[in-house]
Amino acid sequence: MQRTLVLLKPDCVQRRLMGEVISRFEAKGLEIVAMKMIQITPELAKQHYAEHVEKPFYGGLEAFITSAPVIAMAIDGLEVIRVVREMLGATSGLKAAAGTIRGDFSSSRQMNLVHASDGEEAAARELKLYFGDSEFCDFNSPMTSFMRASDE
Ligand code: FUP
Repeated sequence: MQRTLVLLKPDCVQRRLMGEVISRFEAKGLEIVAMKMIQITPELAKQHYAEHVEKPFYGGLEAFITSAPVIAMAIDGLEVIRVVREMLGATSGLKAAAGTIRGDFSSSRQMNLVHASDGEEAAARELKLYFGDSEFCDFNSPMTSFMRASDE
């Protein structure tokens, strides 16, 4: 099992697409184990996007990500880091394949609706930025036995 950090960005919240996006993760059989709405501060934005802070597009990215509330979620599942990234599609909504979240709902590189960790190291680092250990709700869903075999 893996755990990943997913953010529904300001465009997703403002466009009332939260339910649509969360539905896709639920329908896939992934487990949402933590979720909250927060306003990202410039300080948190710089930590979250540490690898991009020096890049020319960072100013616009920070202005966007701090412009309105976001939903932060922790999602569990088998190979969930890769699975969620594939569900999102390519970074730009203009390049993302139809059938992916960005491909279906975004026509922008910056306003691409959802962030998800891109590897195990990033997931561990990003989960710590948004959640304390006590905020994860590990629960057993009876549905799981109809979502995957016990030896998968
Ligand atoms: P991703 O891993 O798909 O979220 O994308 P990146 O880490 O490459 O980029 C982080 C965010 O910066 C993306 F959500 C989009 C934004 N971005 C721009 O706004 N302009 C650029 O030129 C590149 C990325």
